[in-house]
Amino acid sequence: MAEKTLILVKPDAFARNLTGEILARFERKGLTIEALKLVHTPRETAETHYAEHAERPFFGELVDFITSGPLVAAILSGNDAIKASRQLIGATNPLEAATGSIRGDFATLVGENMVHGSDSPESAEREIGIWFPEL
Ligand code: RTP
Ligand code: MG
Repeated sequence: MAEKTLILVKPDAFARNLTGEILARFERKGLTIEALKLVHTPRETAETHYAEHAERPFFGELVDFITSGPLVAAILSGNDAIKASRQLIGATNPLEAATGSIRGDFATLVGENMVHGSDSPESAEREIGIWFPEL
């Protein structure tokens, strides 16, 4: 089923010059870049994006991290793009993410885990509206 998902190449991955490597993995899987931009994320945008975690103890650190430097936001499309992307990204904790996944290959910290991918069609629609309000 063709669908869209919202991907963030988080500030840790961008700072490590891994943006191209990460986008290439999505493209090789068969996903298509529909929109792409570099963002200096306002605090309010990060808080809105991660609103479901507002009551969690790590929320402040999560927002600090997402706003700590530029990130790359993308809309990807393709067959089951949401599930396919999350498979490529790997488990939330990089130490539990499979080798071969982005988090499994490149990260060790749950708080600096390289990439975000929408977790449902409803999330994807909401997040595309947050990061690409002009579309
Ligand atoms: P994301 O939303 O960033 O794609 O990550 P996810 O779906 O795999 O995980 P989620 O549960 O949505 O958590 C969002 C982000 O919060 C941070 N986190 N820290 N310290 C902790 O126990 C903890 N748990 C989650 C992670 O950076 C995660 O990506
Ligand atoms: Mg999530």
